[in-house]
Amino acid sequence: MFKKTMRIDSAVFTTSVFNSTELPEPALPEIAMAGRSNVGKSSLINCLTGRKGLARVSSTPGKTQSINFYLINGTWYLVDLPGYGYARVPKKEKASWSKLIEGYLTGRPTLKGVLHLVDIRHPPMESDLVMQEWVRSLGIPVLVVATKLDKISRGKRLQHLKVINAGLGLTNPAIPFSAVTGEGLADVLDALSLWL
Ligand SMILES: Nc1nc2c(ncn2[C@@H]2O[C@H](COP(=O)(O)OP(=O)(O)OP(=O)(O)O)[C@@H](O)[C@H]2O)c(=O)[nH]1
Ligand SMILES: [Mg+2]
Repeated sequence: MFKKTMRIDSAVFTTSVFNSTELPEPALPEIAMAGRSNVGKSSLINCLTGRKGLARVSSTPGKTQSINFYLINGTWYLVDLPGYGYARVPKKEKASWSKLIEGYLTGRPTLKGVLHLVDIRHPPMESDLVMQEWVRSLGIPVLVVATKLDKISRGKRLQHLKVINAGLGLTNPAIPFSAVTGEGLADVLDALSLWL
């Protein structure tokens, strides 16, 4: 069967939202990136769009604290959600994070799916499970992307993926991905085309 691979020809940052009351009216289809702080959400956006400096990447966890919208091909949005699970964030900020994410996830009829990123090197943490179950309970399609694939040896891939699939109770297995080598990128793009 002929499979049409999606192409991203243009990507433009449009807006940053710090408070759920400031979210833009849902208009075009959206796909959101969720995951722990530092897992590689912004890196995946840059890799998908082929634009290295589009989303801010940093080795300091907690870089993206707003919800950032990127208009793709003029027809849909990639949405970078702030990372969770960063221990050194003050309680007050954690609460505002939850409110922001909740406001987004529960008020988006245009949300076609969530890419949920986890680090392939580590078993899922409690916060990952909470996020996975939260998105699922809202009836939003979700796909797990196991990031930083380049950081483990080939021989360990299957074993690590098994731990992630079992830990999160996935029926659709996680897609292994590296923003450094681009491995897995085509699989992520295929998943996006199905959703859009
Ligand atoms: N080796 C390797 N490093 C990666 C990969 N993806 C991300 N990184 C690195 O991991 C760090 C965090 O990446 P970001 O893309 O900023 O992570 P984030 O999830 O957006 O983080 P927050 O905005 O803090 O939530 C950076 O130093 C990246 O260069 C990957 O696939 N392989
Ligand atoms: Mg980020």
